[in-house]
Amino acid sequence: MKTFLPIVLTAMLTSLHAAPPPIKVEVTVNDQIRFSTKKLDAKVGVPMEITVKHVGKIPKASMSHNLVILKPGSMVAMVSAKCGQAKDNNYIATDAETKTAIVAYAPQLGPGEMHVIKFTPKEAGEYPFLCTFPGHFGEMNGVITVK
Ligand SMILES: [Cu+2]
Repeated sequence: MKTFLPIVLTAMLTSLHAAPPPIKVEVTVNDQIRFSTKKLDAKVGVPMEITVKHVGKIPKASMSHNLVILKPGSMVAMVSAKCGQAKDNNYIATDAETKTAIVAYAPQLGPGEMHVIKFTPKEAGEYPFLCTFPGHFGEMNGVITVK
């Protein structure tokens, strides 16, 4: 019994130590209707923290931006169209198909606002991301490559 506790503690500390640190990146959005990058890299099982920051000045009432991450193989144009009509829910559609497609997202942001998206990819693949404010998908889209 006396040797049991140290073994358990050692095992716990080892597993804590083994947890990979999160991959932290920043993506800005602006009045030119652009993400600062269209390509991000991530790793299976490694937590990802994406800080989404609005660096523009156009008032939120006229225009805002979000960042919505979808599962690999999602119908991006369909999600964009459905979310674009969901003004009452911050441009996030709530139908079953859209809910299934969305992995994580930052809500609509106005000038000076920011949000940290935290998610851990469970499988490798190309995760599309987009802004779902109406008309923004054409310019505001990208891919997170998870290996
Ligand atoms: Cu936008």
